Amino acid sequence: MTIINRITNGGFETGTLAPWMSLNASVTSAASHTGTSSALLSPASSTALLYQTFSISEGENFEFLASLARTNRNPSPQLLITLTYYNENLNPLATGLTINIPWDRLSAVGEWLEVYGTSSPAPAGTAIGVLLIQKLPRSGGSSVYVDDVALLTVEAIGPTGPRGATGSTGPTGPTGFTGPTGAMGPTGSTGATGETGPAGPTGPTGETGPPGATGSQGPRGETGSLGPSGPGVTPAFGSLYGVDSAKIPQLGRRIVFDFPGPYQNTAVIPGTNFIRVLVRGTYEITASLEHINSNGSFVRYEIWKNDLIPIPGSEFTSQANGSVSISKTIQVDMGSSDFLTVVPIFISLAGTAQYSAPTLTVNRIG
Ligand SMILES: [Ca+2]
Repeated sequence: MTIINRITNGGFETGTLAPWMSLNASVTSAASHTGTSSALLSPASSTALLYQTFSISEGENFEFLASLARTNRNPSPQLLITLTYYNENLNPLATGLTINIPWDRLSAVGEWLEVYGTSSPAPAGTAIGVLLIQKLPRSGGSSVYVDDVALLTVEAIGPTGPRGATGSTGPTGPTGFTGPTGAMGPTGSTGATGETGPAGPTGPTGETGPPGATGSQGPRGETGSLGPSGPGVTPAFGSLYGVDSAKIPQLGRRIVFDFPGPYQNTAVIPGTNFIRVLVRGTYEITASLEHINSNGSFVRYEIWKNDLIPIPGSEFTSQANGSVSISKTIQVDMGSSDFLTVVPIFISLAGTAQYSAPTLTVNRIG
């Protein structure tokens, strides 16, 4: 039995990284776990990694060893170490080992953390192993030194037999992993001017320009339709009249009329002795009659609304002996079915009173 280390240049003592593949890694002699050199994963703010590819056989398992140290007093970054098994076509088969070292777990500056791990066995079909040591980016962390990386396995060997004939050349192995992207090269010289491209899309509409000159007057348009009615008053009027023959006034009873005059928007019916308005509004009302007194009699009349409501200021009185014409004109607000009558409200006890030719007119004014 013999112990085999699958990692080549694990101590970085060749002064180069080869055969390690890398990103943001370099060989340094600033620190070492053994010998004079180690690998530096830097800067802290970027991902940095080392990986190495090697042939292995199914059933093998490994003991992993590495030494790590931080480069300054800043907390150490998170580190991930993985061993992955691939078949001969570079398809991954299994992860053999994962070691996670969290943020700020490395020892003081100058002290090395020795990391150990034991892998699971390589599954059937395994032909290639890849060991990856990765530093995750974090501003404010330290960079990391790596040294003495080893992946040990035990191989049983018998006594050495006679040297066999040289075999035929084997088939070309699979293409290796793509290496990390190299640094950007210098800018090349400016090329010749290309052909003019197609016209671009139409730009946004510009601002409205100044108004043009006034054009000539167009032809006269057709007459428009009739507009709505203005705010005038809807006509409403009516009148009642009595004949010349004398009648005797009755206290509290309506003056009696005999025939109607013209009317519109009112109800004028002589037998009722009232005028009913049909349109709400303000009306001018005039009552008059011819009065005949004898022996000192006198009568006071009043215009009433709806047989109940004396209209203030509507009284008119006859007090002279003989025949006299008396009247009253008032203005009053009326509802849409209010009606008007003329009523004697006082008759003296002395003498005799009569009336003839009474009139009652209403006229809407507002
Ligand atoms: Ca070393």
